[in-house]
Amino acid sequence: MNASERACILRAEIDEHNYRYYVLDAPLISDAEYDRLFRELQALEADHPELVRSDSPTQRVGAAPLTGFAAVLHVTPMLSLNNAFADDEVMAFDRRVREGLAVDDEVSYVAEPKFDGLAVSLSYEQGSLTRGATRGDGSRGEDVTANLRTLHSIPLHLRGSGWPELLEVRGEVLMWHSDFVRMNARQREKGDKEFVNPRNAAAGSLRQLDPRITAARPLRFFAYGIAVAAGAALPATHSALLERLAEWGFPVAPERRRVSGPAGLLAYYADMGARRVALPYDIDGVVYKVDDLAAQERLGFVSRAPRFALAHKFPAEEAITTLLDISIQVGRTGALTPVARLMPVFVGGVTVTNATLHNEDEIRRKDVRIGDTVVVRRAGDVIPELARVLPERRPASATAFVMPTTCPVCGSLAVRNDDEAVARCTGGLYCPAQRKQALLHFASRRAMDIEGLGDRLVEQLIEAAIVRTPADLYRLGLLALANLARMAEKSASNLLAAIEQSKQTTLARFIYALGMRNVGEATARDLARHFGSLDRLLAADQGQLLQVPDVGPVVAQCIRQFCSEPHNLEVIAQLRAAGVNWTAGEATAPVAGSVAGKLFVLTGTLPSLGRDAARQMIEAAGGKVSASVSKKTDFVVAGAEAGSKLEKAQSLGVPVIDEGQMLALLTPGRSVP
Ligand code: 5U1
Repeated sequence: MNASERACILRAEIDEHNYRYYVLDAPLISDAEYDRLFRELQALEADHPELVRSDSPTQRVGAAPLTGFAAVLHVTPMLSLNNAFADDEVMAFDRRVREGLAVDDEVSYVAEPKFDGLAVSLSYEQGSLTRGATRGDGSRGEDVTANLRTLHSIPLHLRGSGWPELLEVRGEVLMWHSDFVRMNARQREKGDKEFVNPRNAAAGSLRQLDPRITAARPLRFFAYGIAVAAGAALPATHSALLERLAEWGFPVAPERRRVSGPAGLLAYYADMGARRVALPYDIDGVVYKVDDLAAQERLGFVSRAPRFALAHKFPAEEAITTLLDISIQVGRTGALTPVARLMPVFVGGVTVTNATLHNEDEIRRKDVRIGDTVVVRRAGDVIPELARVLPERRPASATAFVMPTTCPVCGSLAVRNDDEAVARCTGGLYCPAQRKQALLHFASRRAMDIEGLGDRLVEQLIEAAIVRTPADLYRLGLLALANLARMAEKSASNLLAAIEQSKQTTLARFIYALGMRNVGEATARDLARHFGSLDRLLAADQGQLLQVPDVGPVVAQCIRQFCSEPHNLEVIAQLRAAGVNWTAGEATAPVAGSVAGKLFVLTGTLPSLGRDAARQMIEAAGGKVSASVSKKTDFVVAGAEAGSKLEKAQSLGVPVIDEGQMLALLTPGRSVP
């Protein structure tokens, strides 16, 4: 047997043992035997470098450390799920599904655990792992391929056969409890920081610039869906799809079940609730999905969540502690929020020291007094809240809280409008607290994405009077930054590079970054899409704003208020003058989602995608593909040697695009070049 044949056998054997150990949890050989095989392959590849293949088991950790993560645009957005806590919400979900499908019979669902980890997307081309990305904001994630390659439960090459040319698998990265405990013990021994819970440990481990660090962390993966499958027919049901993923070598939750009707859903929830503590990993609920994939497609999506799926969350965890004090936090829009300062207590996997009290009415309604014994509640990622007081444990020294009438940060008057539950500081951007929050929001990942501009640094910049408005960020120089305490020159130049990079943005991000009240990410996207230019948005009157989907009178009023404030217009002008820009017409160019219902015709040979792959990608984004060109055709995608269809498109004035433009069209947030 020659070296190439031996390497081939060793790779196959090691892959098989990996799969049996990490995916099936049923090893056949001892660790020592596995190590022997692995070392033999390493030695062989060292002697014959020409035999090394990127999907060899020896190549899981090989990439050099990065300086930052590249952005990845998700062709199919990574959605979130609608949540339910109560049984009647589950019944209502089932009712909506039956109404949507116009059926009276019981619907078949697949129920799965809802992993408390990190959602990721894995792309395979011709069966080989080519890219792995985090969810990010659902449209844009981070390229963490080198890190995901180090997870033994993620196949570098798919097993079995019949895989699509292009496959995008969605799933969750998490850490098992036992691994978490062992890892934290190691961290402690080394004097390194311990992680608070397995979810944070998984997130921290995956976002490492050096893949060798990720490789040393015990991360696992579970697949739960397919986002893109081009070039092969998929099964007709979600349950069969999960089986297919298992055949291709992915770990799939062994606890998945097919159930029928709402009674089946609730029985599964009860069963998993009882088994939860015995599972090796954290789950924060269960997920229900309509099993029939054609029915899923008919049900479609509402806003950013599928109508065919629901996350049924477990009740929040609660703990008892003492309320030490109530302080006031001043938010970005000046809202004064009372915050409970608590005796530290471990609840829902983290140590909680603060909990929101929402507003003055809430304090009164719950009759909260400083010194009380209180119940703190925490559900998933949600900010902990003070659920209730235990009046029977109230000490005689407990004191009532009085809401201040002035801002505790800047001393301006705090005013509560009749129609609002919160009092607001009237200091505007004169108030350092509002300024700080506005800057943090402006720089945040989903807004201008300025990495390195954190809480402490913004505070320093405001204290030193170097930065007052977002526009000042673009005037920062190395000298001013380097003079700040605890600011190394390297960090200062990294920050300046991040600020420079943020200048190229999208209209939607820019609108969101401005921080208008009641304008979240989704509304910012709608506004960008509707108006197509910032100047049109700034000039829009109430009536024009009300024509934007999901914009009601309150939101329209907030936008008008913001856009008619001279100070805001000045900051916007300064930002534009500093070079902040976005592609002209970018917001009006069709983006994924708006491809829904559009009619495409493919002609000629595309440079990288097969005809089937292109069709599947269009269909996955909600478009349709037709064989012939007519006036109804929205786009003709033309490759090399396109013939009569191209001519017909040109004669009818139908837009002709190439493969790159088609991919841009199917990719959220990207403009058509
Ligand atoms: N188990 C599971 N978790 N989870 C999360 N399935 C699942 N599916 C998801 C998400 C966000 O999304 C698809 C329904 C689109």
